[in-house]
Amino acid sequence: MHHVTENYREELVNSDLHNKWQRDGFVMVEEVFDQKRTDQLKSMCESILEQWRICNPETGEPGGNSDATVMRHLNHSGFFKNDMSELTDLMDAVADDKVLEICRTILGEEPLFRCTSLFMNPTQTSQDGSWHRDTQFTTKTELEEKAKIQSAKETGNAIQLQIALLASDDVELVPGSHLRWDTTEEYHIRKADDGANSRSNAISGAQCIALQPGDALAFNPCGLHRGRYHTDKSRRTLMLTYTKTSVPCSDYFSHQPWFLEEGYLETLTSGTRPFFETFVAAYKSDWKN
Ligand SMILES: O=C(O)CCC(=O)C(=O)O
Ligand SMILES: [Fe+2]
Repeated sequence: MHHVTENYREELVNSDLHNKWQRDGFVMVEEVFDQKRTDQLKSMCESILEQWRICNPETGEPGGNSDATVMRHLNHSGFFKNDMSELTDLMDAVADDKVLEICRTILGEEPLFRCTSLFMNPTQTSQDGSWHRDTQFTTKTELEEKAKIQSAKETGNAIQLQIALLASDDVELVPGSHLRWDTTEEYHIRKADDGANSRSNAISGAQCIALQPGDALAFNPCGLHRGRYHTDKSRRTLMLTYTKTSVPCSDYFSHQPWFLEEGYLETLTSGTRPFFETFVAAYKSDWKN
């Protein structure tokens, strides 16, 4: 009896999460990782970031200067030459049961891995980020962009799941904007004049999402959003990107041929390996060249 009640409660919580996701285009879940795990991830990300600033294994060149605000592909094998166990820990976080259950609940199907990213504060120049929808970077015309937003419907096809490693309220969103095209005011800010107004602080109905370390914010990248990048506000946010398994998306983010290197998949725990084997199977044929 007790078990049945527990399940019922969980389903209620899940349907609430799903409804919120559909309505607002984002959900916040507190304490997805406890303090110990969050601190471990933070020190790992710190060491990856340090390496990346000196040499990005993707290019063999420094990854970014003091104004960099994001790096991608933290799970590149090149970061783990000395300690493969750190890769195991990182991938355990990406395929963590709690994380994947959030994704499954909001997408309504099995999530497919796409990419890891780290957002950090710049150390020289502060900037409020540009308002955007991620669809504007992956389409050529507005007609195409509109169609993409429309076809993603309420549920969307992708999740940006940010885990704060330091307290952060640096992501700002317009709730519900994934369901529609821009208002005149939004359009003026997001796109008009070649983006000259895109860093405006005057967008109506925007909401900053406050996260404590270990909290997660999942958002639909079709909605209007932006980040904030201030030198005096330390930021370390790990972002895990997933798509629906039924809507894979092959591009720079999914291009991760290091998964095919000897020993890479073997480093992962048997619990998470199948999740990444599915990722490899979905994209491997695009990694040949
Ligand atoms: O968190 C940020 O600073 C911006 C995130 C963003 O725009 C994205 O991941 O699509
Ligand atoms: Fe974005």
